[in-house]
Amino acid sequence: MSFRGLSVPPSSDELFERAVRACREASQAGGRSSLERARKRYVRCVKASSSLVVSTLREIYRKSPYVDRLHPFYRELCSIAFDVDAYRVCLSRVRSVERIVRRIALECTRSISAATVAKEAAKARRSFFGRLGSLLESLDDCLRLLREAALRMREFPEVNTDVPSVIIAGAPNVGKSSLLRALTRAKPEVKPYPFTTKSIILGMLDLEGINVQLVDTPGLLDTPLEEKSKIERQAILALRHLGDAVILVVDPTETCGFPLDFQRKVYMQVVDLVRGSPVLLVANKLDIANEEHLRAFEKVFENPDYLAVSAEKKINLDKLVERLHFHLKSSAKWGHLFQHST
Ligand SMILES: Nc1nc2c(ncn2[C@@H]2O[C@H](COP(=O)(O)OP(=O)(O)OP(=O)(O)O)[C@@H](O)[C@H]2O)c(=O)[nH]1
Ligand SMILES: [Mg+2]
Repeated sequence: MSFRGLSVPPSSDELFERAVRACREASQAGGRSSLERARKRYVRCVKASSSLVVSTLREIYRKSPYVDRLHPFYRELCSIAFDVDAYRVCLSRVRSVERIVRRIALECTRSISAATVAKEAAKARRSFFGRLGSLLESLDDCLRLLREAALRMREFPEVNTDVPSVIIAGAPNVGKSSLLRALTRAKPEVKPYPFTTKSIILGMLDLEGINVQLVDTPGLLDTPLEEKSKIERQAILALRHLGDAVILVVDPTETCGFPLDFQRKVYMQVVDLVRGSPVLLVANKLDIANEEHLRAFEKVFENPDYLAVSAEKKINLDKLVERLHFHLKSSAKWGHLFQHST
């Protein structure tokens, strides 16, 4: 799903200016008498302006994504990014204003054609622009909201919902983005401090000829779900809607700045969230982790099944990929893809 090409609605002032320009450009007309010339000019003007406004408004409500029809991942992403209820109301406002513009354009062109003096025709044209101006002004807040929504949607990650997705999750600063970098060609920012990743980042991993989407997520805190920030909520919705498997990254050295019991709470929350999808527990930073770190980690996590790796030094990543392969091969949803792979 791509939102990149979404067009951004103009402001009401801009739309009005375009309508005036369309009128000016269409207003050349000949005729035997000045009344006839005026009538023709003004009718053309109103028709050109109204059709420009009508087609712009139509394009807005036809091309704006219908939130209820989106994949649940995007539906929830929309509700994080903007006010979805107001968005729906505004789309129907645009629709009804489009109808009104068509109606007043018809009324005004009729009045112009029926005018018996040029002045009367000019008055009907003025009245069209007066009504159009106030209509568009009343639509200003909605156009702004739809504009902002379109700009936000254009930034949405282009998630491929037709391939298996593996979510890389964990507390902040544990090395999630480093792992995405090490396993795919994606180049997420890696920094020695928490909260570097602020949105979902995608990378593709070729797993024995099958494309698997790796989804790097913002770091999670141990707070309850209802207290999650907008940034964290993106990780939550990726886990909830896309997680065919999860790589839960832990930093046993605690150099990430988050103690092991904090990281364990995050782990428990993730296991709870993905209900059913396999969660591969990965202890990262093996290059600097000593025996003591690993023993402490095993104790806090109550002797878990895990794999120790180093994203930075690329230690044991082949084993991680092997485990991923095993889990996806056994998945009810995606197993068939791997039937002929090794
Ligand atoms: N020594 C060592 N450092 C690592 C390893 N993996 C990541 N780091 C370091 O850990 C820090 C955080 O790495 P990131 O990959 O940005 O961590 P993150 O989990 O994506 O962080 P947020 O996006 O902020 O949640 C950086 O300084 C990395 O260089 C590793 O395997 N070994
Ligand atoms: Mg990151």
